[in-house]
Amino acid sequence: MLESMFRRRILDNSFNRKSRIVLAFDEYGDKNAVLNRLCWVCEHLSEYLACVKIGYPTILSTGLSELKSIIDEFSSENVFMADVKIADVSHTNSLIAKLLYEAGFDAVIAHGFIGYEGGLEGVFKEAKGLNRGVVVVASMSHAGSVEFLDPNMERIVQTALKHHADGVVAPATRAHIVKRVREIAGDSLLIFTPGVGAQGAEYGSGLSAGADFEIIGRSIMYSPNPIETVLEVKKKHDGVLADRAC
Ligand code: BMP
Repeated sequence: MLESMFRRRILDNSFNRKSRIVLAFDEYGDKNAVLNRLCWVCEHLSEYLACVKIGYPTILSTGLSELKSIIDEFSSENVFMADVKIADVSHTNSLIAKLLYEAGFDAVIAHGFIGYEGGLEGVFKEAKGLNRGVVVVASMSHAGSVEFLDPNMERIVQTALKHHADGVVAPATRAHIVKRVREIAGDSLLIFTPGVGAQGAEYGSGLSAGADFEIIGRSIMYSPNPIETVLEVKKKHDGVLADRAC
């Protein structure tokens, strides 16, 4: 199986920038203010980031075509992931993924609970055709994830493996889940862990549990000094990675 362009690009960026941070960009409201803020991130913060994950609040505020112009401007240096957690039937999923890939996103996030046949299928087919990435949500960082998602987490990870997803989302807020995902997936899947910072888990807790990346949003974006905060996070990450190497 060929490594997807997304996997290669995010790992290159991570290595070159010594960063395990995926910035969650969820700014919303006035279109121009949001686009300006994204430009600021690309110009001033991205040298410390492995990837920029852009979510619904931003996409709904700016529209895809305006966002595309920013992605086009900064895509040679940056990796962009679209977080709309695709969870529909295959045909619709395929259209959503196609629009996002055409807007320049390197990868999309899809929900794993919908299953493959007639569901995730459309996302994977679109990704394969365009050599882009797919990241599957296996478990989530909020408490309610234990109700329905967590009992099926292992099967979702198996599905992600079987269909050659690039990675999975698992919660930094519940380290045992991340550890279990790593046991099942080995190095075949990248593990992205949200929940650090604003949601309460400590910086480095996802990496300590075996993840490749931590998804971090508000604690960086709402910091009075985002660059200082990013440097603080990187320092924590360096410590964890040094311990992991021992
Ligand atoms: P913050 O650090 O501001 O809590 O941002 C976390 C980001 O990760 C948000 O974009 C959120 O939508 C996303 N996310 C999450 O918090 N938990 C999950 O289980 C999956 C996510 O994608």
